[in-house]
Amino acid sequence: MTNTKIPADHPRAKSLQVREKLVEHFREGIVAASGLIAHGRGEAFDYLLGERTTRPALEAIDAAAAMLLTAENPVISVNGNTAALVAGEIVKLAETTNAGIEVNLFYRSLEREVGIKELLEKAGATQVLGVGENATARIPELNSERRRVDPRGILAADVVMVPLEDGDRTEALVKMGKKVIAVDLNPLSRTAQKATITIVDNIVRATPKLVAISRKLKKQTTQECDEILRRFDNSKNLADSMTLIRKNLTRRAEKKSHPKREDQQNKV
Ligand code: PTJ
Repeated sequence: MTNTKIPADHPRAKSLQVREKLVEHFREGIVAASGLIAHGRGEAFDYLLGERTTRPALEAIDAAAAMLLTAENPVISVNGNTAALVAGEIVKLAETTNAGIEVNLFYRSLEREVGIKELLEKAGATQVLGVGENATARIPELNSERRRVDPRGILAADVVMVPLEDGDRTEALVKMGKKVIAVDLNPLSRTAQKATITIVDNIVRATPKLVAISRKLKKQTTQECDEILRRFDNSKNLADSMTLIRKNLTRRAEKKSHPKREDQQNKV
């Protein structure tokens, strides 16, 4: 625990609490040092998106739920940031969609793998794949430590969910014929561009929504899930997120350039 007390009425309390959680888990060896930097990049995009789950993100969440529920062998890949921020929600999502949970790290060390496994188990996970000697399989054409996977998990999966991913593995998994669901606040990242479905949202907001929608969709027919997937277009969805960022910026810029005009509009 850190000694920093964040006042509940601080205008950016939520965001500061998320930072604190990451720093705490960094000190405990769960989050990689680069994970803190990666979060900073995510925050910048979150700011531009308005720090809310947007309409395109909700559409991608619907499609992701449909894809997980109709998969034969879905697996959720967990890294340091994901475990620190949403371990409990990941366990609920895995239960709802019958998905496996596998630890897969860019900055791999046995201590971190075991720490993340224990965190997931504390949150209720009964089986955590990919730890230590269990990651005997290799993803072809990938040189990072992310290539080491569990033959019962990511190697055998038809759908892999990869929150906060690097582009190389997403591309390699797609080349292996797998469908990839990414959660990435940066719609321009290689991961976002290469994934089958990209949820452009903060994992802190997106994961609980994904659990809720999966629970709801689970009561529907497979045809309904198929229909959601048929309607979803990842390229268009990413373009919609980029357009939202542009519109947010334009609105903010106009407010600065024409404050009086804004005031008049607000009075109407
Ligand atoms: O735990 P490890 O060893 O596997 O390492 C994890 C990190 C995150 C360090 C590693 O995967 C990495 O270096 O990732 P990148 O290439 O920096 O990409 C992270 C992406 O996640 C960036 O595009 C960020 O915008 C995005 N991101 C950061 N925080 C969030 C996020 N997306 C959604 N929610 C967030 N909270």
